[in-house]
Amino acid sequence: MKFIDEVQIKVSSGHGGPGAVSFRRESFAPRGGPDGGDGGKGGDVIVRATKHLNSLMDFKPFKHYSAENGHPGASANCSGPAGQDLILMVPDGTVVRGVDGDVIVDMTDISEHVLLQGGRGGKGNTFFKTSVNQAPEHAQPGEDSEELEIKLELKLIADVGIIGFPNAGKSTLISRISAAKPKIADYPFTTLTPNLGVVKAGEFRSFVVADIPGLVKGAHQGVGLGIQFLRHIERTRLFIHLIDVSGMSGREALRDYEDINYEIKMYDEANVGKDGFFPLSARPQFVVFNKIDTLSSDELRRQIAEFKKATGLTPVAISAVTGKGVKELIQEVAHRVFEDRKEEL
Ligand SMILES: Nc1nc2c(ncn2[C@@H]2O[C@H](COP(=O)(O)OP(=O)(O)OP(=O)(O)O)[C@@H](O)[C@H]2O)c(=O)[nH]1
Ligand SMILES: [Mg+2]
Repeated sequence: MKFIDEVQIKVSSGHGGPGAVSFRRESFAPRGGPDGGDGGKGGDVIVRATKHLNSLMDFKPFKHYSAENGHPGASANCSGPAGQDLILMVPDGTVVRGVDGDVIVDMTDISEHVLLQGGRGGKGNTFFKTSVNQAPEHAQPGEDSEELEIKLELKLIADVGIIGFPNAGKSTLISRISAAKPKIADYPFTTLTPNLGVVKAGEFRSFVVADIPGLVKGAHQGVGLGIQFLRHIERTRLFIHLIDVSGMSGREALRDYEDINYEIKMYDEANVGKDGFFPLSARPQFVVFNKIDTLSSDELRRQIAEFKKATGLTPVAISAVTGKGVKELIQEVAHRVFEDRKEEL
């Protein structure tokens, strides 16, 4: 399935149907009174969020989507039927913005939102009958429709984001701790779209992890896949920062750690001040050394000590392939996630 996480479209509500001008004509009442019915209301534009979608691919960029117009009123005081609403089905967590970037509505905790109201139907000539004007010849037109240009922006909803270089083992880790089955391969940029996985932590509790495409040095300038995927971890509480310590990448743990954090900082700088933005660099990180099955315990100890000396942080050591250390990591992460959720209540 194609993954589209941003699209600009135009929407309009329905015009109200016009009221009718009509007079009763019956053989025994040749000069019957007015009987023009009211026009129907135009359809609304409604945004509805569902968890059954995870892409905005059903929207055609720059297309104009319209609700139905209200139908005209008719004789015999028949009101026109209302126009059909336009329902925009979007994935949970979609943000609707104006073209100026301001948030109109965030569909994270809201399942339905009326974006535009349809125009009211016009009154038929029956409505205008008075004691002095028994035969009004006019009816009201329907109210105008409204039009709006919007940007739909999908942001996934997850508790934990896994960040790191390509090949660090992010997809391997998510496939080990959840039912997610992303592609795993020994080349960079295997993951091209974010994957979500639900991690069970105990009998009744779970949290959601997002595996996003790998970052590389210079990503904020467009190197590799760029940094736009970081949007999908904007809503996470914390990160697992995964570092490949096997040496096979030809890079070093400390340098990788700093490079990724620099890209995160650049992302923050590009987004600071945006409506509702909370910097990614302010989020807690679990620094995790992966692929420790490829190292001797002496070498691992040396690398951890070196990292700690430089950063003051003690990384968690795991092998996503053998599973070593993974359970402990998940317990720690789960603890942190649940503490964080408690504070929100
Ligand atoms: N020896 C060893 N290999 C690992 C470990 N974790 C992952 N790998 C291997 O590293 C390679 C990359 O793993 P992926 O999980 O695809 O890496 P990724 O971080 O998702 O990479 P991108 O999707 O390209 O960003 C694969 O060949 C994995 O089998 C580990 O703990 N030990
Ligand atoms: Mg991957």
